[in-house]
Amino acid sequence: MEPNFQAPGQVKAAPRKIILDCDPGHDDAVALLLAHGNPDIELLAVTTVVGNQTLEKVTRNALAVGTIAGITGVPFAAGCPRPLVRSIETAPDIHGDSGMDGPALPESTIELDPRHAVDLIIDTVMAHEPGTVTLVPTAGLTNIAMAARKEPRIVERVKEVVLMGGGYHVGNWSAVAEFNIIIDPEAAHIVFNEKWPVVMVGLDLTHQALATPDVVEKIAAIGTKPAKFVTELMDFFAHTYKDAQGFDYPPVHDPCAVAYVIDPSIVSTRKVPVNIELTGTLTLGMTVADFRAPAPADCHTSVAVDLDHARFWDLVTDALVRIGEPGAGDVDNKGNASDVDLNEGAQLTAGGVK
Ligand code: PIR
Ligand code: CA
Repeated sequence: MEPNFQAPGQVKAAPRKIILDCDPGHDDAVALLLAHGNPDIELLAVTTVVGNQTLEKVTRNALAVGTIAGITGVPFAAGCPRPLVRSIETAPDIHGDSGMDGPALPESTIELDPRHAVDLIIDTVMAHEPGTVTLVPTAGLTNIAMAARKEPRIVERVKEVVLMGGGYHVGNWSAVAEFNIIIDPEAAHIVFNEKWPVVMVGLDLTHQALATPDVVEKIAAIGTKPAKFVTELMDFFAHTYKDAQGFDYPPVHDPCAVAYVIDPSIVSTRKVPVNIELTGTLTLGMTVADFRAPAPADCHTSVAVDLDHARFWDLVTDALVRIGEPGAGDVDNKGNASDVDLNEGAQLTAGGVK
């Protein structure tokens, strides 16, 4: 079966070019797998930043996920080892001591790019046509803020910034602040106040992306190593999310931002001004969204509101099916090879795995 089959005469839109800036992280790992396995995404670079764990640990995790997914030809670079102003805060209660506890991690076969992530981001954006590169940060915004300060021309050149972070009605690290924003609120302030389009895929949205038992079963049924890796990640994440935050099922935040880039119709958004609280005594790191109508004409920020749960998880399972068993056959991980092996019980259909 040819997953990229198209009827003759059908014109396929060019894949959307993204840079994934992450701190793996269970959900970052799923975001990376989705970006790699989805044919409408062209992954230009993967960059890491301190967040869920130290820079060293999250970088190791990113390389391990890249190895499991069979990613080749995509540069991976490590970025900032601490936030701009604040001291380091990590999330071991959620992600474990390694930052990605649960599955056994392979030795990486990917070599780290020698450039600093900030330079890789700048080089990549400047090397592509204006308006073609989307930044997808799924961690603290330190690297992105540094890149905007070091090379201000990227701000006009980037297509948009689709970030996982914040929440207009809910927090997870304080009553009103989300982890990715509060760990480096000054960086978030820079990113939200530059005039590039910013789509905030916050907790309001990502708390709808629950890895429910039916979803985990479908992923398990794919039967490949990357799919098993995801079920092991979800298993650990489910336990910590239950213990630390009282969730029945874990919300898988970061792939929501990637899903929005793939198909914005999966995530509804509203255009509203958003700014970052830097001086509140109770509200540090809050993403203050102004829902008063009408939004100002120059409003360049929007917030994600509603998720199509079924179509979101179809994208994730579809990406895992396309990734297949890396190393087995010459699958190029965009499903372009002729020998993508579908396991019994998992069939690729237009809507994902059935
Ligand atoms: C998830 C994260 C941090 C803390 C908690 N409680 C849960 C990480 C995820 O990787 C995601 O990017 C974001 N930060 C959600 O807050
Ligand atoms: Ca993350």
